[in-house]
Amino acid sequence: MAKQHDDRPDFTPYTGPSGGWGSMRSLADIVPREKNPVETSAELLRQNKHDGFMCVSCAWSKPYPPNPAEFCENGAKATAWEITSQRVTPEFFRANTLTALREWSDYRLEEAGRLTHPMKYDAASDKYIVVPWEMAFKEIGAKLKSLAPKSVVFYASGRASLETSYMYQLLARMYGNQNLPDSSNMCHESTSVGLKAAIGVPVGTTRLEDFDTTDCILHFGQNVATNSPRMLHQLRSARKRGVPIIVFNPLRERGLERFTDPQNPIEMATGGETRIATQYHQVRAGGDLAAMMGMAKWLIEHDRIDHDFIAEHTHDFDTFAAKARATGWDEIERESGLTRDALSMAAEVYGRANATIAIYGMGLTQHVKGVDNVRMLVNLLLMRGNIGKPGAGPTPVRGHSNVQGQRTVGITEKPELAPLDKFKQMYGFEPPREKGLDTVEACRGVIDGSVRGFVSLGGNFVRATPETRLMEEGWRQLDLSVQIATKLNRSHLIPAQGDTWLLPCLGRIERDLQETGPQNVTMEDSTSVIHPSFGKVDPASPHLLSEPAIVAGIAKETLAPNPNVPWDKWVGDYALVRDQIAEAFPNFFERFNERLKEPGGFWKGNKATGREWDTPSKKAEFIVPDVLNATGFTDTDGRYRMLTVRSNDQFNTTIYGYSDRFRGINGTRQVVMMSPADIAERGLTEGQKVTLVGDAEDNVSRRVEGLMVVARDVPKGCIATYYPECNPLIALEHHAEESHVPAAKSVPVRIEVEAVVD
Ligand SMILES: Nc1nc2c(c(=O)[nH]1)N[C@H]1C(S)=C(S)[C@@H](COP(=O)(O)OP(=O)(O)OC[C@H]3O[C@@H](n4cnc5c(=O)[nH]c(N)nc54)[C@H](O)[C@@H]3O)O[C@H]1N2
Ligand SMILES: Nc1nc2c(c(=O)[nH]1)N[C@H]1C(S)=C(S)[C@@H](COP(=O)(O)OP(=O)(O)OC[C@H]3O[C@@H](n4cnc5c(=O)[nH]c(N)nc54)[C@H](O)[C@@H]3O)O[C@H]1N2
Ligand SMILES: [Mo]
Repeated sequence: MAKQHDDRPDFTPYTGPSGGWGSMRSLADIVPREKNPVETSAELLRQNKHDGFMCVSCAWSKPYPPNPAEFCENGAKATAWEITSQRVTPEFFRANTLTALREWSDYRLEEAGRLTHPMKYDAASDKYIVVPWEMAFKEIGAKLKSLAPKSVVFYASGRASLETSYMYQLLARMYGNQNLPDSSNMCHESTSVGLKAAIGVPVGTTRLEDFDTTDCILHFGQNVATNSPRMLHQLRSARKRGVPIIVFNPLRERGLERFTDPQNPIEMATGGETRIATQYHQVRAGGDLAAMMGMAKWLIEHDRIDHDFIAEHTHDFDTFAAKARATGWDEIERESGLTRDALSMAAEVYGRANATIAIYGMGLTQHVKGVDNVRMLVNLLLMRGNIGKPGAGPTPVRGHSNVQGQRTVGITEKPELAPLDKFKQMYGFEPPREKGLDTVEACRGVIDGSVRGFVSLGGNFVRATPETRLMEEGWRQLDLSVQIATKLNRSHLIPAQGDTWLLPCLGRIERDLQETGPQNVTMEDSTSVIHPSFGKVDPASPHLLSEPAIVAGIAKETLAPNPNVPWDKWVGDYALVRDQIAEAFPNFFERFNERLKEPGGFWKGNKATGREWDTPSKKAEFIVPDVLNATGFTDTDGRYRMLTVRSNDQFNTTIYGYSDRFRGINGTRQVVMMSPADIAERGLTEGQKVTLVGDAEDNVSRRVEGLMVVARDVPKGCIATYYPECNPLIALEHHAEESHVPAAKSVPVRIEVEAVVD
């Protein structure tokens, strides 16, 4: 049985591979706990199939034809978690005040089950009480009409479908703002900004079949076994072909080292396993710019660059090459924490390969220099012509299952990314033109009081963002908080001073019956493939509405009627919404409904894949970083670089349990992983409790107490903790410079030893 939170913590290092029997056991633990084993097992076989539903966990690509069981341990947990038989009913809320519920852990709140009824907060009793949907929509509409449109935020967490997302952005724009932050503002916005500047598209250029022809994989800052486990199949088969995989990660992540395929009977029976990383470089947190510069320097010095490609397709290589030559190995070694020999070894393997894929995740994007990290990765790829040919290209691993798609269909605060003139022509209204608020700006507004209303399409905004203490204080001053959700979380428990609504919606796995019959929705995966998704399970409660119906319900009570925007007809038939998407975004979605019938989905296309560079110079850009330290702060005595990570038992702020199997941390999440050298130097012992203190030099007190010291193989000066528990330590202004992604992978902190109380 996996460890639960009330067990004694256990830090015995894990010695097995990823996948294998461990992942089967982990599943066997979680599925029965959700008390719906039969339904869950049946649903798992439909996961990620053409007539099935798209997994509610990660956004990794779905192969076609699919494997008989196209799901992984963590996707299965997400399914079980959503179709649980546990319910959060009106009785639950009659029995619990919000003050009491705020004492519950994130785990316990969501474990309580699916929300069943629309609710409004009643300040007198400090409880949520049931309200009819019509009343909720009417009151929300009236409140929105009374607020200044610019003071309201429409946040989206990346799960909602393309159809819902399109309707949601239209609601915000017709209401009068583009305050449309998305979870991607905390995530791959550095990719969207960095790739756009360098190669003219905001998304990765590879497709699944590129894994069949690649002959080298670079892998930066992404925890594949936990966060995109189905990708292990591609990595494993690449390894079977002898493809080298070069990993850069401060932590030794087990999934990047060894993997046993749980769907391969021979490997399972024999204990066979595949070694994934052929080189593992434990770069310092924030040291990737330096590591990549070292590799670039070696390639230039050894003339392992693709001169023809550079001449034909790129701009400003000479400036970059001069910088690489001028940068000394001393600086590279100091900033990366890696030796010249190690980086030369990596560069040599890369320099021999014909086609290289570069995979990356939050380890590159969530830094003050996160956008530079992404552009530096592009520099490295461009040097050897590794964009726009088979088997090669940047491969950002997106987070939420439709986060990329939400941006594609207009959920964006940036006016230049939405077809505003087209909207004007289609719907006959004057869309707002000024830039809206992104996540960091929305948080600033909540804290300084300029944001008055906040609508959340999913997510757990207060828990996912930095600066937890000030955010919770600011949230209480709002005039309106509307939360559209499936399960209870901390953001629902901080009431606004005005009205607070909790609106429960159908999940993607559930049957969505509307006027014209059962509806399917669509989403876009990490490699820009659009898939349909069919929910078939009975809804968790007869009182749930679909997300499109909730968005329409709010819109109708908020906006003046517009004959061009027939909300009810759209809710009755989502294909009509897809027609609107096709009209608004013809380049990507022409004949949308028809192309959805293609088995395996359809690819929305990508100019950079065809070596068409949509940049001002019409070439791919070499962009030189101004510094090699991506953290945005200097190292001082006693200051550590804290990187926050996900465990193998969570999906973002959803905590499935307390077993981070691959890291050997069980029974608690209140830990700080430190190198044995740092533990010795500070005179600490393993298991001792310490307090972390934010070290942002802005006179704001930020503390997290009661963290147990665990010795792990991390570079000296770096410590690792769990997200979201350590978000209170992150200053809101500690974010990527150009993309505003909170810099959660290198946060300056100090360690205070706690007095021992007997
Ligand atoms: N099961 C599951 N799946 C998920 C999620 C989940 O929570 N659970 N979340 C989803 C979402 S929204 C997202 S965005 C993705 C996130 O997936 P990932 O991108 O894998 O995100 P993290 O777990 O935050 O950690 C990334 C890795 O970066 C490493 N790292 C930290 N700092 C640095 C650095 O400076 N340099 C380098 N090279 N590496 C560094 C960490 O050690 C860790 O291995 O996963 C998605 N899929
Ligand atoms: N320190 C630190 N902070 C981070 C990160 C980090 O690595 N470190 N990662 C960042 C990243 S990459 C991301 S993406 C954000 C995540 O931020 P969010 O996307 O805001 O948070 P989630 O935890 O994914 O949201 C979980 C909630 O979504 C709701 N939900 C689930 N399914 C559905 C559905 O189908 N419909 C609706 N309407 N609601 C649903 C449930 O109520 C659940 O409680 O966090 C960011 N914060
Ligand atoms: Mo994310």
